[in-house]
Amino acid sequence: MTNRTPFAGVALGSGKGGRKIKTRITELLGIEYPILQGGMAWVATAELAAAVSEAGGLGLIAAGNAPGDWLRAEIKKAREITSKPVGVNLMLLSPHLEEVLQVILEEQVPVLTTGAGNPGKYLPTWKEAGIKVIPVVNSVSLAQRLERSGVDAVIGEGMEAGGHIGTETTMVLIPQLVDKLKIPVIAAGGIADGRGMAAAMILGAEGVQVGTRFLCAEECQVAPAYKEMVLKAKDRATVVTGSSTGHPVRVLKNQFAQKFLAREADGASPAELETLGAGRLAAAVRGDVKEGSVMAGQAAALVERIEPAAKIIESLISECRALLPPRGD
Ligand code: TUI
Repeated sequence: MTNRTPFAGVALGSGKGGRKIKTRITELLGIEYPILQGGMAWVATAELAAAVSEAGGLGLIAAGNAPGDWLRAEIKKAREITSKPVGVNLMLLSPHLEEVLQVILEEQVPVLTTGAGNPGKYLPTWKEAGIKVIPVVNSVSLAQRLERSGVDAVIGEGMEAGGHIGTETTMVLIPQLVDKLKIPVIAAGGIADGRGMAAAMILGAEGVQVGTRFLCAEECQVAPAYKEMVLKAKDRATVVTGSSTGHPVRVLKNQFAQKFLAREADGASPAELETLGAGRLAAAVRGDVKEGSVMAGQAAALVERIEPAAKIIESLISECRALLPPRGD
């Protein structure tokens, strides 16, 4: 048990503060609401990221496996849609990482989140450039190492999340991170509405990262069939593929996932499985939801409609505010 005051880092605006929820994350990033959009490879393009930032959260363009030129064009596109800050999410396994990093420096991207690895060796360069760095972690030990290396905050991602995941749940990971770190913690994995957001804040998080619900934002450019599959998802709609390869990935169950799991159960080699999985996320984003890898979190079961990103943020904030207890101070 912690002896910290629960919910200590959250100030609810009232009167002049309006509907604001002020934390170290809103201050760090200069945003209105402590909501970050998940860095979903192939899914989080300029249109979605700009819409989230414009609505008062922090939108991020996911660099995924894309080359530097693609990222530069997306950054420019986002800047035409909004004058608010838009970040970039780096997938650290990307084959184009070096050129993507060059673009980030040249374009003076203000905030980076990272996934699928340890960004430690890049931190000195990023800090030198004045970039705010918020890595996704799924363990306490990595978070502690990164805090010592000077990151600004961490995103603790539970295994309820979509895509590449760790083993711990959000409910258990977040309070441990909050107890062990001095920097602010953002909660991710399983958060799709104001109830989840309020729960995360009560666990001590000072912000949330939301992926799956933004996948169903109007501004998100994935094929309608992908969004439909998220909307139809109920409990137990996701499975975790790739556990045997060291890269477990949560996806919506479909023909491809079943085939992949069957090959894994038969003892297929990591090399065979890698070939089987190659290009499948891009295929799903283009609309092949039978043979593609339809990455989504367990919270897909909580997503009920396609609506503008601004509407999603508005309902998260109003539901969350109604649930958070009065501060009493
Ligand atoms: O990165 C994600 N989610 C992703 S990345 C992705 S693309 C991909 N596709 C197939 C295989 C691998 C990647 C799809 N979804 N979320 C954040 C996240 N980061 N989850 C897990 C991690 C992570 C894993 C290991 C963070 C750090 C880490 O460090 C290992 C080390 O070196 O200590």
